Formats: sequence, structure tokens, C-alpha cells
Amino acid sequence: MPVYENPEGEQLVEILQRPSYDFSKIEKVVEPILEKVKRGGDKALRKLALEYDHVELEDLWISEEEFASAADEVPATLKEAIQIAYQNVKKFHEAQRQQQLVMEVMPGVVCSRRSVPIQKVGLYVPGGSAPLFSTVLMLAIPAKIAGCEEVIISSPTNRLGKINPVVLYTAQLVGVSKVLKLGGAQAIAAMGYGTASVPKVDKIFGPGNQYVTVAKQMLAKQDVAIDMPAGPSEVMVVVDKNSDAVYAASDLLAQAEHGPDSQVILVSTSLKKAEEINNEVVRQLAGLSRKKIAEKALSKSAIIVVEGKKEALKIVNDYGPEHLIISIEKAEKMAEKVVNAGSVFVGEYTPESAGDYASGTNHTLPTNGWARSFSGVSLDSFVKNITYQRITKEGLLLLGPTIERMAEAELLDAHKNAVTVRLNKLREDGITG
Ligand code: HSO
Ligand code: ZN
Repeated sequence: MPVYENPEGEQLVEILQRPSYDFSKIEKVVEPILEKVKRGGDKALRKLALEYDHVELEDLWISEEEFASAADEVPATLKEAIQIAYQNVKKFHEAQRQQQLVMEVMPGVVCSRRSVPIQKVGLYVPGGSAPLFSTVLMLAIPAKIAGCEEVIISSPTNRLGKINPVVLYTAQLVGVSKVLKLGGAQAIAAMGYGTASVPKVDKIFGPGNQYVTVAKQMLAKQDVAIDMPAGPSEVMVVVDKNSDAVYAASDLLAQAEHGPDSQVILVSTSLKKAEEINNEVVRQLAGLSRKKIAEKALSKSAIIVVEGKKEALKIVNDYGPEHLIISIEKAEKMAEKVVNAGSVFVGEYTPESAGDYASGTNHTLPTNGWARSFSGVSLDSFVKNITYQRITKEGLLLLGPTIERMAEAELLDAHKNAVTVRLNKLREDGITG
């Protein structure tokens, strides 16, 4: 990894620059797929599955038998691990429930706020080189806790029309029984537009390749919500002269193995430690099964050496990483001052992998600098808050004149009138508050 010592100004901006993509080519591929599904429904979905995934789908949905046999294919030790992760993620997300807010703002003016589940959600779970069954936990658990009425999962099959059994086992564990055998942009289109057999959902969640990402973005411009804008996964690791080089290198590589465009940045307050970690990365890389992928990601990553903690923190907050690992002495102190990051891993014994799988936090996080304004997926992502108000006669007598004055100043007569007609009636009836 290239090492930069105390970079400033334009050089620093350049180092921290994320890759920019020209999605116009992908849009040209995705647009007709969306159109075909919109018009052709289930028939189009079958045709697209044959064309793109080389699979003949009789039924678009996983059957009960397929579910049952999937569980038999998962080793008991993996089942146990998934169950522990399930419990932790469930505990942490259940605690995110919000109390209903009811407040008498003025005498006779009661406002309240109630959180209500988004009724229909579609969760995309990628297949491909590494089927991320952990994503089923991260999306379906909060959906279930929120009480979404319809929760569907879509995941691509192999050429035999089979979805990874661990994905199916996890779906079953979480209580999702509707799993679509679809991948790519057509899966997103199916859930976004709805077909004869696929319900149209209100919000689509989940990671995916560039086709999936673009399809989500295109649908978001129509009448479907999406979880957040997506970009390649990122980690920033902060170390000092006493940090453990083996641990830091392992964290950098855990991120790098995700994909060739993964963003990996080490920020060190010590040049010596930075060099030690750099050598350690090379040593550990040699033994990885996804060495080629990690190598590509590392070639575009960076090591930034800074004067001290203050400078390191500034870089963290300027960059706004999806994952931030603080592996320095008194890590909590720096953690408190972080204002831009998706999820923070505090201390040497807190690898990102813990949050990716099993500690309880969600792993669907904002990338590409969106951590400045977006939160990761949580229970909140699956609910919306409806506000209510109820005003009594006395309340309107009290607040009415304020509303009338404001409406008049905005030159909106009808608004004013909606209050005036009521106040007149109350006065007529001799009600004066
Ligand atoms: N680091 C990924 C999540 C993940 N890692 C799933 C392994 N499996 C994005 O936060
Ligand atoms: Zn990961």
C-alpha cells in the first residue's frame, strides 16, 4: 500500500477521493430490463432468468420442500453460530423500539407521534462469489421486529435453480417464508413494480452489484423507497505506535477481500508502525483464498501517516468511513469525537468482522461519504412515524388567532378561513374558552 506522510490540501483530498463511476452504460442495460418486467410481469421474469442466469424457473418462489431440505444441508456448527448472531442482532434491534410520544403542547392542543411499520418490504440478498447470508439477518430481523406485514427476500439461484441453503436456513430462522428465486436488476424490478405473483413493495433494501444498485436508484425516482445510496464497502483503521500490527493488517484485509473496488485506508500516528503493518499485510495476504481480489483493492488503498491523534481524527471526520476501527490507546476518547462514520469499532479486540456477523449492530451502512448524513440500517429504517393532533374547542380558541395571522401574512385566505369559520361558530355559541 502506498504510504503518504503528513499529506495536506489537495494531496490529501486526492488520497481520500472515492472512485467515481459512470453509470450511464449500466443504466442503458438496466432500463429495458425494468421496462420488460413492468410490462411482461412473471413471464418476463422467467425469460430474463433464462437469458441472464441460464436457469429455467418453473416457480418463482421457493417451495416448502426446498426450505425443509435446505436446513438439512447446513452443518450443525454453522447453525449454532447463526443462532447466536440472530439472538444478538435481535436483542440490539429490539431495544431500538421507540415509545409513542404524546404531548399537550398548549392547553387543548395535543400532538402525538406513533411509529408504524412500513407495510411491504423487499430484501435483496446477493448470491455470486460469496453468498452473504449474514445480510438476511441484518435486514430481516429489524423488518420482523418492526412488524412489516409483508417481508420478501429475493436472491439469485445457481444454474440448477437452487438458492444457497444457508440463505434459506437463515430466512427460515428469522421467520421469512417468501423467498424469490431472482437476482439482478430483474429482482429489483419485480419487487418494485409488482407482478401477478410478486407483491409490489414499499421499500427495497440490500446490497448488490452495479446492476442492482442502478435498478434501485432508478426505482427510487419512481414510487419505491430504498434503504440508502450504495457504493463500494470501506474501512478506515486508526493506529498508533503501540498498536498490534497483526490485528491492524487483518482488519485491512478483511475489508479488501470484499471486492476489487473496496476502500481500505490506514491512518497511523507512527511511520514505523505504518511500515510494520504494510509488511504484515503482504505476509497475511499470501495465505488468503481471495488474494487476487484483495490485492486489487489494496493497490488503490492508502496509508496516511499523521503527526498525532488530532490530525488522525480530522481525517476520519473528513472522510466519513463506512467502518471505522480505532485501535489506539484510549480509543474511547477518540470514538466520542467521531461525527462522521457508519459504525465505529473501538479498541484492539473489536474487529469489523464482529459487526459484520454477530455482535448485534447492523452491517448495512452508508458508504461513499454518505455517513455524513445517513445512518446505517436499523429498526428505524423499517418504520415511519405518523403524527397526529387533536384540538379541542378551547384549544382552537387559544391557537386560532395565531394561525389566522400567519395564514393572512402568507396571503392564503382559505387557510385562514378554515380557522375563522370555526372560531365564528364558537363565538356564536357563546364559547369563549
Ligand atoms: N462488511 C460488509 C458486510 C459483510 N461482511 C457481510 C461479511 N459479510 C458491509 O458492511
Ligand atoms: Zn465485511
